[in-house]
Amino acid sequence: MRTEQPKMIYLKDYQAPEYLIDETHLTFELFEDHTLVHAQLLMRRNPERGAGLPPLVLDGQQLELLALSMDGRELLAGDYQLSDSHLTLQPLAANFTLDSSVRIHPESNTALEGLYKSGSMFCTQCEAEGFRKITYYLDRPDVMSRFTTTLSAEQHSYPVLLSNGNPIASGPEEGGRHWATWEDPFMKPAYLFALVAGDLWCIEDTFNTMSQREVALRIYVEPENIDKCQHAMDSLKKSMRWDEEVYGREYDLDIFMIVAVNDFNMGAMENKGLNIFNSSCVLAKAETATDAAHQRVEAVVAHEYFHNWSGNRVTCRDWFQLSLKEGFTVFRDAEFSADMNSRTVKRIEDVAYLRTHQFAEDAGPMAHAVRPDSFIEISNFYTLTVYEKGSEVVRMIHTLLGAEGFRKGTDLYFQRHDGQAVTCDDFIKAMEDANGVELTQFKRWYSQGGTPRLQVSEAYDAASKTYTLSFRQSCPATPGQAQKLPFVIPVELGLLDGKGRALPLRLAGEAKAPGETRVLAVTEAEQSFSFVDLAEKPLPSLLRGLSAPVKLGFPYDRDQLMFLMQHDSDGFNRWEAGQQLAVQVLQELIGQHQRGEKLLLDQRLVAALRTVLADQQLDQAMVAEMLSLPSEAYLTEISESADVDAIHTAREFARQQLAEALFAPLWQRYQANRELSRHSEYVAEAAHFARRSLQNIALSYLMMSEKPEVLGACLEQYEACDNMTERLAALAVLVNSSFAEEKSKALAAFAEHFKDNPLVMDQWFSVQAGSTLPGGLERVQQLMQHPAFTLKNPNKVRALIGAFAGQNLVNFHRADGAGYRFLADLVITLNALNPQIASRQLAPLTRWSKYDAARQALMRAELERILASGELSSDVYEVVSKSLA
Ligand code: B3K
Ligand code: ZN
Repeated sequence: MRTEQPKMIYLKDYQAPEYLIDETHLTFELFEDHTLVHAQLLMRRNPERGAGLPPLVLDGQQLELLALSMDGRELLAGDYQLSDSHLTLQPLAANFTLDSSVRIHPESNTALEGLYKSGSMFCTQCEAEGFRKITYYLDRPDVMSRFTTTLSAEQHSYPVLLSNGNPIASGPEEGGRHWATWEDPFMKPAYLFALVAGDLWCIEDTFNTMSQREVALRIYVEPENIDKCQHAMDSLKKSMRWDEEVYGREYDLDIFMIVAVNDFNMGAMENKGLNIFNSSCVLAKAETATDAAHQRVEAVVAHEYFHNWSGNRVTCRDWFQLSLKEGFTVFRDAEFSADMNSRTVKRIEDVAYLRTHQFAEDAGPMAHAVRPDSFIEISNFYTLTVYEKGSEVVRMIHTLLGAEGFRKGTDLYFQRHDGQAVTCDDFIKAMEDANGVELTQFKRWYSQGGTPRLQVSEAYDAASKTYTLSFRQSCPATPGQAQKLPFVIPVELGLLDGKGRALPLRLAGEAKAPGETRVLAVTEAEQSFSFVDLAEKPLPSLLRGLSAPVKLGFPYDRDQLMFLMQHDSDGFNRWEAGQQLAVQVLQELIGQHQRGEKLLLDQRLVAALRTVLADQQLDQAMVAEMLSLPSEAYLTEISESADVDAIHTAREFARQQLAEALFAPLWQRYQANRELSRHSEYVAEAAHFARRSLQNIALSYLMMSEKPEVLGACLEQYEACDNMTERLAALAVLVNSSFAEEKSKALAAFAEHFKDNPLVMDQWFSVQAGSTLPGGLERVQQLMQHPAFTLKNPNKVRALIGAFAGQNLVNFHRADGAGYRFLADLVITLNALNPQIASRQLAPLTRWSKYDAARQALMRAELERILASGELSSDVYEVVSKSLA
């Protein structure tokens, strides 16, 4: 809890540290009711900051100081000043050793930051500023130090003692205790420190690096989960190989460890040599984890592993530079997943996510640039903008420079900055220097927030066979940024002739066409490009693969979109054309509903999807993606003012109509795929993911008919399948149906069978939280009483509360405001328990400006109530106060 007035921190105030810490020697004595931490810091004056000896100001929170000495001389109360957040003292020489002993209480740490207990094990989470809850320190990423760590604990309960680096010694102690010492040879900031103590089992493997060094690989879990680690291990080895092949990056320690913990605020953490993971991002086997969960494990294992270079070897100078490591590493993991699975499908999923959620953040009160220029609480800036938009910014550099140029840039970046704490400007500088280009204007992507709009118009001149595309870019104001300067927007495009063939793309003034797809860089507020040699007016395929994170406007009519859906040589844009067609059709239905008219579905959507379903050549995952209508959340994001009920009614109506019209082909494809599932073993590979995804979306449409044969098929799949992907999909379909008896039977059987598996129970909660049938809030409130639910576990909060408020829009936004009241009450409770989780759950309330006046008033009233509810954490305070500003 905050004890000082929350204060805004600015990038422009950055100053290098006054002191450095060359060596950090830590000793932890772990007990059930407290922990003792002894720190010996070898410190010196930072020569960059001049000669004098200013006071040393160490960070420290919730620490009970037991002893303090400098160069062996004990310091007494008058020798230093203590506040809630700092310890200040006066060094007497440029080089000195500081020893401190503190007592902390991991056993009652519910914020899950610093050292805490997850179940019976001790673990840590230090990024961004959690190390200051462990000991007094210069807790900032530009202070890098060499760490040795000794842990001591009772041997029977904590047989495994881990920290960063390599194990160098261990032994027994009196009283049934034992100890172990770890040494990390690499300089690192405190946020990468980690410690684990527990009764853990591990699976082991090895990896031979490109220079033929053997690295030991270990994944530690609680004993009951030892059968769910292989997929993570396979993913780790693939990641290590991929980073060597694609980036030339080799692993650098003799051992790499992953530990799975149940109580964790985020997905995982890249601590040097000792990654700590939310168990949801490690554990996966067919019977308990869906295809999506398998893919998430693969992606997160890769992401954290890739941080070893993009984050650890080269780290951030300050937290404003967070996207330096996060945007880059998300880009790296996305490319890895694209290489391991289907590239087009991966891009579709990422774009749908970005446009639904990051664009919404960019349009709300918490909007900020990829490199923010101020914050109150850094934990609030682990955002979709820093991660996902940050990754898009790196992707644009890759698009502009090409794969080879990009690789030259990353080689230079890693070589030039190895062992340093640097900035986003340093990253760009390496790209510039390695390629002999200038990216000054491009850097506006780091400093300006908001989603740019790119409006495109066309003109064709038959006489000169010239086709001109005119681009106009603009960017809405965001908090603190009224005016925006033009961005560099890479637009990847192609042109189609009347038969759907790709045309050569020669710009006026060019000797010849470089190809049939190319990238134009739009750099001005208004800019035109003329293509020549075009005997007929072409149809443009614009912004392929979403080559820039912008909102594109082009006046396509529905027939043109249907044409692109069938003929575009770019798979991503075939999907995109289908989405735009569906958006137009759904917006028409929304209008009909609002005017009280009878709903009439444009049959062209039916025809387009019929063609897609009949296409046996098309990747089944693409068929599934194209059958998925834009989500209610996306329809909300693109509305000026969102009408929750109209959006829901229109979308459900369209699904119902499609289900009826396409029953036969859906049934055929469902049965064919279920038949294959029934006769093959579960395999976590793209072709199998594809088959199951089409099977499951087909089932969800088919069930809208409520025909007995479909119910029969659904129950057969639910009961007879051998994997969680099919089982959960069948359960979700039942939960959203009106077959009350079958539904409650299936839910009860599922809970009984999986009651001892918390990750599976999370899915059981989510499926119910997402059901848009009436009474959603009451169901969620009742589920909170279920013995498997607890507010102390972040996964449970996300599975039930997060899924309800974030995805079940009709129920959360019910007109009487009960959904808002419920969420505000929860945030107030969570604020005292776990500020980071409380603050995250607030997001849906911050989107109030999207809704009608009555809902706006209700949402704002709840934000006001939270603000007035007593002492708020800086996390919750920042989000609430900015949302009301
Ligand atoms: N770097 C961590 C995130 C830490 C969040 C701290 N509140 C995980 C990741 O992005 O890899
Ligand atoms: Zn990361």
